[in-house]
Amino acid sequence: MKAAVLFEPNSPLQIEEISLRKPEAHEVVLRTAFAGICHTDLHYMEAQTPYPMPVVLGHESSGIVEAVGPEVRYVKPGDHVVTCLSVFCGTCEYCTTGRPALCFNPDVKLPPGASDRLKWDKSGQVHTFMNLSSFAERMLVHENAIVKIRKDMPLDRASLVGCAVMTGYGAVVNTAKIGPGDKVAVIACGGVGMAAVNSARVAGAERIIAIDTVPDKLALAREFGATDVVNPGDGDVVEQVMEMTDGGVDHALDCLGSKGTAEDAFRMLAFDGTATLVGLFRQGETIELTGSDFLRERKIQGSLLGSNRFRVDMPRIIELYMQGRMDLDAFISQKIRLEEINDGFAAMRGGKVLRSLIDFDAAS
Ligand code: CXF
Ligand code: ZN
Repeated sequence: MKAAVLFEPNSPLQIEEISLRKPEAHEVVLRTAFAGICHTDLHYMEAQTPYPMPVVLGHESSGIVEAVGPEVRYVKPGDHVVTCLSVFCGTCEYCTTGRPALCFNPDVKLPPGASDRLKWDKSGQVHTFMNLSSFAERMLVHENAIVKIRKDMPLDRASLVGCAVMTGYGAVVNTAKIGPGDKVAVIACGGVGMAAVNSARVAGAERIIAIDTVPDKLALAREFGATDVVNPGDGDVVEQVMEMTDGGVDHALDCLGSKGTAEDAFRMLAFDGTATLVGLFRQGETIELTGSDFLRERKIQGSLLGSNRFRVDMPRIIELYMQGRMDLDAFISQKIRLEEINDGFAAMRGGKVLRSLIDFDAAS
């Protein structure tokens, strides 16, 4: 099968012929339908956090079950699924207390470099990314890394739910627990931020302030449900938000993941407000907060892939889409072939697109 392989940081991906080993015990072979290009792929491509290479990146995808290992009971060939990097064991303390996104049981969530699922005849080992590796025509995954979905759900829209939409929706609904009447600010309107804006509207938030430097993204954020927009180019972001809310927001979501945006998120909070850090920080990056700001009961917390319970959350998101209550259509900026993946990354670097989807059925 064809896969896009990253050999070294900051180099183009190369299309190579690789293979999968046979599915064992709880493993499933998927025919990849669509895979989104996410900023996390770029983050690892740029080695902002080191990862063993060569590696097949990609972690936001939908597919169709092709074969199952002998112990698999959850799916059968032909089932439509969405993948999730939050593969869970189902038996550890985090899983059994309802927080499966925090499961790091290494028997199931294989640490970087530990998987032998991808085989490469040409030269030694090729690593699996986040237990998925979606930039390949087929995936070999644990059955607890997928969720079955209704067959009338379009697989292109479904793939987005695998990362960006789950992350933004989950940050709003699961982590921050935003509800009616809340004033919300969302910093950075990429795929995750836009999903957070849209989910805040679904959750009944009263004010939804979208913050981004790109005017086109702010215009799109309004379509997704933003009631107000703020461009950092027009002046200090915190001052702008404080003024328009008369004292700050109940929830600020940093969907970028940087010192500046995280600190801004905290500084724009009203009394008792909560900042939720959603975006992926560069390894080792620190933030500074003013201690006395905590006196008024301001809070700050992390959110890992939307604190997901993806087997429940993803079908719910899909229902909201099918009912016309959540927008997934407007996320898709372009569909490309696997061979065009480097163009997809270039478009993402240029800040031009919300999501490029690799269409594995596109004629080559
Ligand atoms: C990822 C970021 C890296 C840790 C796992 C979740 N989110 C989306 O791409
Ligand atoms: Zn992602």
